[in-house]
Amino acid sequence: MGLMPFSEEDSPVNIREGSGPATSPRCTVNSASDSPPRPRRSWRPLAILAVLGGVLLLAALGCDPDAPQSTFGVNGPVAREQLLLFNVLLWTMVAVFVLVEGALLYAAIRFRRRPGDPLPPQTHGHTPLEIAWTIIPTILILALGIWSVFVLFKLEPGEAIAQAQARGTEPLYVEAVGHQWWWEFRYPDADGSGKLVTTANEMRIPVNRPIIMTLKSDDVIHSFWIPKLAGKQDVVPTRANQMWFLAEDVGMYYGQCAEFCGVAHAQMKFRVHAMEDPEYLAWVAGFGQPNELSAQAARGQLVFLGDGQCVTCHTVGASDTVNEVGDGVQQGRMNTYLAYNKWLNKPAEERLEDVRTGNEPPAAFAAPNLTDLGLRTTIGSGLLDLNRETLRQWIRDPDDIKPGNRMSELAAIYQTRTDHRADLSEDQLTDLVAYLMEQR
Ligand code: HEC
Ligand SMILES: [Cu+2]
Repeated sequence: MGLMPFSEEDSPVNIREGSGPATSPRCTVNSASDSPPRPRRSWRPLAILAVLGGVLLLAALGCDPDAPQSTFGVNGPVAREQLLLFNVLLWTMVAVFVLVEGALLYAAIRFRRRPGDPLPPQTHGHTPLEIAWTIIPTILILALGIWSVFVLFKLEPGEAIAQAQARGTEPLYVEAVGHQWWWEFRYPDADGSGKLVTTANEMRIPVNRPIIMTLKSDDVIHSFWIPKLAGKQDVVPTRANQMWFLAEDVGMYYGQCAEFCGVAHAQMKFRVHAMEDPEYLAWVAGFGQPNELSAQAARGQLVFLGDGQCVTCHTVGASDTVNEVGDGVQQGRMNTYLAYNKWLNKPAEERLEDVRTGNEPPAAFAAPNLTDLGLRTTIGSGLLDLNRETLRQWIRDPDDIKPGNRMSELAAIYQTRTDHRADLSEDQLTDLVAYLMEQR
């Protein structure tokens, strides 16, 4: 004790002995022992360290480049450029933090006031030092700022066109339309001969060709994000935002809506399949070509068109030309959507009356195009692996898989039974599944 510069005895304010009621339990424990009172061990610093360590560990786990949606396992020039920007900004800031905090800590510990120390010499102004700490941050911020702006320019579609020229190819234009809660992909000119292709939730692209995306929304704000290929871009109603990316490697890339957009927002996923050019062109050529149906699938088609009423929302065997979300049309769809939602909030008796008198507003809802469903790997916008079992589950009760989805909410077959399951027989379901699985 005597060696410590600050012993309890000569500390100016001795809380433990000087103040506090003598009956406090801590004091009782201390005075009961024979040894001199020792400073109390607190668990708090340890707990804080443990929490910080845990957070760091979690953050570090997120850096695993092999994780499905890791922005560290980048592919293609856009994602690579963005990762470089991130790393340079991060490590510059880490260096500044360590230098400034290190100097601060060093000064605070090395020059701390000891008992009996006189007032240190007082300095006012140190011109070289002040010039240094003004100029260094200014240069740093200007350099990082200007470079960031140049990176932004590289994310513009103009750069995609330049990159395409450099690679001796042409950019591919794709529109992504965000819907609550799935993605529509429209290729205005999928193969260079003007063929329109509309699909949903799974996007097929050729590798090593810049893909220029136009992003539109049918309802609320979404955000288009393929972590390994490009950073997020907002999808805003009545606007058409643009971005581009390029995949260098054949494979599947995960995508996700990254803007809270309602109850099923977290289930608004999608996939990007990057393939060699011939394979991509074969998909485009086959899209919408009539295929030979099995006897069971032919029965399923009748359910699709008849009892199931699926065709009121879904297209099979063709691209959607009616779902055009162009300027003007977009506003019309928005208004329809808003009017219908307002109507849904009316009291049930009034809605019933509207239905009886034919005053129900039109429900202009788009639905995923099912033309190439049999070639896809998922249903429910990336939620479940696609197979006969999950497809059947989806048609029987989509709400069971994806609570809040618009198919359960609006399709007539889910409104008649008290358990809100599809009003279809088991045989009808089997036939429907066969029909849809043969769409390829
Ligand atoms: C009122 C419009 C509507 C009707 C009628 C309708 N659906 Fe849907 N369907 C939707 C919507 C909207 C979605 C997207 C749901 C989601 O993922 O949030 C969907 C999704 C699907 C999907 C999953 C597609 C994918 O890529 O994830 C399948 C399969 C499907 N519907 C089949 C059917 C069948 C079969 C019927 C008839 C029994 C039917 N639908 C009737 C609106 C409808
Ligand atoms: Cu969304």
